[in-house]
Amino acid sequence: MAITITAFERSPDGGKGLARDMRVRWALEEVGQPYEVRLVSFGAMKKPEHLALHPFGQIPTYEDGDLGLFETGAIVFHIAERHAGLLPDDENARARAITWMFAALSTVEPPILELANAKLIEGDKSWTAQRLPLVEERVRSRLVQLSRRLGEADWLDGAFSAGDLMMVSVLLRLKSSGLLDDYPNLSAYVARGEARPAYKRAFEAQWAVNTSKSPTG
Ligand code: GTB
Repeated sequence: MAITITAFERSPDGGKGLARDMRVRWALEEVGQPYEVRLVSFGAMKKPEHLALHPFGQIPTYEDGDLGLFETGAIVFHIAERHAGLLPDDENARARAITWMFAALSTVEPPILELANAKLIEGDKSWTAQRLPLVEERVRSRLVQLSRRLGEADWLDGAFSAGDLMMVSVLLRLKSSGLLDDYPNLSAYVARGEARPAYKRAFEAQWAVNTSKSPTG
């Protein structure tokens, strides 16, 4: 039975690849697993059928036979555990790659999301002008630390891993802000991720959905 994931029928980003189905698509492309995509509208996400799969009424989800998963981190980890290509064989290297997945999601991503919310959701509030520099500073402090750790390396810990997939995905959210420009090694790191054939295949697939005329495409 084919793996099926869910994605926005129409992503609010218009196909920039920032919605989280992109992370799952990328992981599946890296390990060479074919998959199908069920497109869901915002309305359908809140209906009982989808809520049975995703208690918070969001995308992405992942179904394979009897197994139904939600949470991008858990889905990518599951894919990486079951198929070669995203986690090293060496036990310690594997544990470190998993650590980077968690670091991306729980240490680097939160201030980036806070910044996105401050701009998109709270942008019109009277206090935003005062708050924005504080939020940006929290992002910068993580970028400084990450940039220092990455140094001149291509990837965070040896060969490309699920940790890099997640970290690049998280950093991509900053691209339009210009903040990454001050950290040339991080900009180059993100560009290396985007240049991977698996990333490109995943990006093109979601782009096709979001730029097709019919929302069922
Ligand atoms: N922790 C969950 C996970 O990692 O899977 C978070 C899932 C999540 O945030 N899903 C979002 C969603 O379903 C889509 S990806 N939102 C609908 C809802 O909550 O009702 C987040 C996202 C959305 C839009 C953009 N964008 O337009 O740039 C980027 C990222």
